[in-house]
Amino acid sequence: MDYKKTLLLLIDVQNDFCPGGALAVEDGDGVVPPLNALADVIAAKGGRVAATQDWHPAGHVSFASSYSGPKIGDTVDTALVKGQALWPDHCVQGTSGAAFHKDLNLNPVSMIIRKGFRGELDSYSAFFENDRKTATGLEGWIKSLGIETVIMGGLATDYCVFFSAMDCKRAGFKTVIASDAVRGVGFPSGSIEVAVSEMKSSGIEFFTSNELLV
Ligand code: VGL
Ligand code: ZN
Repeated sequence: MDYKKTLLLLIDVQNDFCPGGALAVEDGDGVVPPLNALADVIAAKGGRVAATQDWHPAGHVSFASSYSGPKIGDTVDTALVKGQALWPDHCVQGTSGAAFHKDLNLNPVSMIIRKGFRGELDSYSAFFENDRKTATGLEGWIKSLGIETVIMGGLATDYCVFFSAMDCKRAGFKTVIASDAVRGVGFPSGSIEVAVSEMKSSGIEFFTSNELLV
């Protein structure tokens, strides 16, 4: 395949989303081998590779510990976001939980987008923060490079991958999920299946990394 106008986007492949982490996704580190294989090939063929990094300050608006009543799994209306879900403290700036998985091949990554870095605003999507208005800058960067197709994988299928893929498709890019290179949270129950069917019905395509590597 000609990957010159392709971006591979690695979503939140961070320790806190992997087994042993604060917000561990089942088999989260299973995304690393297929993403490493894709990154090497896409970079070698002239495509671009970028990574997102969930990057929250202590006391972040998405942490249940920042509230006295609401608990993990509840949703709250904040000044900027209606229905913000609450999580355990995770991906705190500068901690080992926020670091990329040690086996993730970062050599081909030429751009790292940090998101959720403001205390009062969370960001699931690599394109827009959870107020759905504040841009991260990713869209402008890839448009300036002439990117037409975005292949993505990482964590988590039902949150950051889902919101990133939906925004990507809406922005006009051909959007592909590397289906063996995503894992989901699965909360609330059924959220992974709902996210996958919504992505498919929006025209987002699913291919395995092996299919993408031919
Ligand atoms: C994520 C929940 C909270 C994700 C990030 O990367 O999917 N999920 N922060
Ligand atoms: Zn987060």
